[in-house]
Amino acid sequence: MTVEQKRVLNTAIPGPRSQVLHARKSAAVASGVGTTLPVYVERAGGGIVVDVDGNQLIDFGSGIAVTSVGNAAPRVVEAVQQQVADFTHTCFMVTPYEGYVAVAEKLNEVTPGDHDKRSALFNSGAEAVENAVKIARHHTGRSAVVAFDHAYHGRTNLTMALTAKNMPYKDGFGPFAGEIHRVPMAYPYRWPTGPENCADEAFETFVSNVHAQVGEKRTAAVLIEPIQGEGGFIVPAPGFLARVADWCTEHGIVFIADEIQTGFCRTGDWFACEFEGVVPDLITTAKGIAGGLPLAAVTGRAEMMDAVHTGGLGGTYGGNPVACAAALGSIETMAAEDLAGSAKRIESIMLPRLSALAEKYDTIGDVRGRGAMLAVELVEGGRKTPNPALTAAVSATCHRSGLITLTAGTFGNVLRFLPPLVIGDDLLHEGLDLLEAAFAEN
Ligand code: PLZ
Repeated sequence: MTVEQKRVLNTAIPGPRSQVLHARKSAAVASGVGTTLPVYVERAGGGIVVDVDGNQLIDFGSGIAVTSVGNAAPRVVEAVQQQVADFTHTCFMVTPYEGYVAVAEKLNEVTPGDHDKRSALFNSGAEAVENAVKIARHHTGRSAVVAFDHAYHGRTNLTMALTAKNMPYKDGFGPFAGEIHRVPMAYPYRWPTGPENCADEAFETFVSNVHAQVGEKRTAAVLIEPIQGEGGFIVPAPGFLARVADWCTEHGIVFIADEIQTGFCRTGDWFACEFEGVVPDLITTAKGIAGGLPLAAVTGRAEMMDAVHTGGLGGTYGGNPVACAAALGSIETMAAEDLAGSAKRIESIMLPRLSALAEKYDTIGDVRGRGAMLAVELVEGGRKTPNPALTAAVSATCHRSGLITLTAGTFGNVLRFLPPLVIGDDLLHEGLDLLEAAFAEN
């Protein structure tokens, strides 16, 4: 399937067919399941999403950082078609198959560090995070887990406790899992004494909080996104990650990098930790791993992963053969097409234009991110007060003009950009033109 790489607006957004489907959605689907942009999708590929009214939208979202290889990427399609015709499920814990083993081998190879590793496969990011915590607790015999302000780790009970933001993720869903302790994030733009002090002071606060309020010897794991995703594409001050990781090693605490959003070439390296040479003990992956099929993993030091008794990890569908075939096709695409290089290409086009936009509008307080994971944080002109209203308005204008954009941030004031890594330069520029027009209009 090839989708013409061209924006087309046939109708208003959403068009009449999408509106009919949306009325059916409202009548049939639980209203707790929200919709960012109610255009109903018919096909998608490269940097374009085609809706049921024949509109072709430019994709700056990749289904929340999932279709990094593009929708319906040829190697993924071929691998999935072959696998689905051969067999769809046996349960890896009952009668195993090669695809799962091959994905584990690949993960052990492409994740940071050349130590002996093992992997286990699951279905969703949240499930991977849950299992990483289980493994860390089993390995250390300790119970406490440290997570950060602005963190997002999922919507299951344990991962809701790990996620920082109340609305919409946690409100009314408690009580939450215990033994989760939150510490400040090294957030340069909002660090009280300025970005230049952020790494040092955030690290000192982290150490003293864990020491005083948790206790090193009770701490099983420190869990961190190397660039925070849902929390607003917060890039920790340089040096912070490495110092936290080293401190964990010193105290026998498992350092877990949640690379569910940042992984698989998104930030210009295979994994975001590599940028500063950080080697996590355990790494959680999902999203970009399998070109859109549900798959997730925990990969880590063999002695930690193997600390768990046989039968202690698993699940009916974990490492489903069709999802594994998709992952192998997807990982092969990333290597063959140098999608890490492509993420850098995207940054080189987008970052200067976003910075120029920030020069023009004092409502853009910060421009940040890496590779094809970039964002602008919107504030009240000239101050740092979050501006979620403007964020929503600019995003809505983009949607109406045929550009899929997403928002993020604890304060709902971050516009984030996650184009598929295979998007062409022309579409990137056109998307940025639409974004500029949306700022001019709001
Ligand atoms: N860890 C770092 O980004 C998922 C959430 C979308 P699942 N982020 C998108 C939403 O509103 O539900 C995510 C993440 C990081 C864990 C997760 C959870 O991954 O596959 O959604 O469970």
